Amino acid sequence: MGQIGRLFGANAPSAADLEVLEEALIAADFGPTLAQQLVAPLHQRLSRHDLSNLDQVEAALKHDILAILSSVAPPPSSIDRQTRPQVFLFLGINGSGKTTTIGKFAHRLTSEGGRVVLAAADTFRAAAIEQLGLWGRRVGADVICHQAGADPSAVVFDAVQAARSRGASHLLIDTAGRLHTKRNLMEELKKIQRVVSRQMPDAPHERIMVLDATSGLNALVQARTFHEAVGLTSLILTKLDGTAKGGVVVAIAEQLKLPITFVGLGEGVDDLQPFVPETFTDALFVRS
Ligand SMILES: Nc1nc2c(ncn2[C@@H]2O[C@H](COP(=O)(O)OP(=O)(O)O)[C@@H](O)[C@H]2O)c(=O)[nH]1
Ligand SMILES: [Mg+2]
Repeated sequence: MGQIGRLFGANAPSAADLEVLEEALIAADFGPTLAQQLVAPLHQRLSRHDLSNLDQVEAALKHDILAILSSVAPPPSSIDRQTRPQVFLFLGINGSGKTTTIGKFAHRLTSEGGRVVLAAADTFRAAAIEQLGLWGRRVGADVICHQAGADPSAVVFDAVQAARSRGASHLLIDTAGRLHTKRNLMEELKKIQRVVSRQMPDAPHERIMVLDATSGLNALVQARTFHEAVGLTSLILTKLDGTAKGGVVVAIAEQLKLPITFVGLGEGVDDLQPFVPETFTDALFVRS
């Protein structure tokens, strides 16, 4: 988006310029539908001779993008935050950044004085369990784990017990994300949910989908699959440091109408930032 200045030059935009703009939006992962939706009002203004410079184009785009992003800003939570522990289930395909995001999220909570328990319910590989263990030690959170290959629901059962008996403020559950066994995965995730809610009827309080922003519109497809199976409550987008194609964030907000709560901006412990629609929109248009 930072290049739209170069797209138009100093001249008043023409209809052909707006078509180039639409292509640029598609290239930035806004998706064809949303790109068209954003450019249509500009064509109308052009035909009314109400569009004479780049600043007006940029202001109109910013306004419409911000409106989409603001409409899914996190609502005032209906969760009774007094309930301990708050149980958060993290979902997403392999490599999307679940375990790293849990580590960073746990760091935020422990820094604020929270007592955090992590559940290693991705039992598919020993390395996945070790990775969560490492984060737990790094950020000062307890980790409940079983051997590789164990039943994830059994890990979660123990983790809920542990979180309650230790008076934890938060239980963060890491899950597997092997999509090639999609049906089994969804059944496994539903079972985890049942195990949690049998012990705590209102839990899991949040079902958070972790999406890799560099995977473009595939992220949208993934989110839909998980949303249908488990009913997501919010989204976290990772690896925004690794892409210039922030449009997918707008496309996801527009399509799924789910709040985006945080964004991942790196692999470090402090690289999880609250999602602020205004900041994000401004960042989209920083001239490059
Ligand atoms: N640059 C960058 N890398 C990330 C971010 N989040 C996760 N990663 C990296 O992405 C890879 C996969 O992350 P991981 O947490 O293991 O994904 P999981 O399979 O969903 O648990 C790891 O190399 C992480 O360090 C992020 O926000 N930015
Ligand atoms: Mg993992």
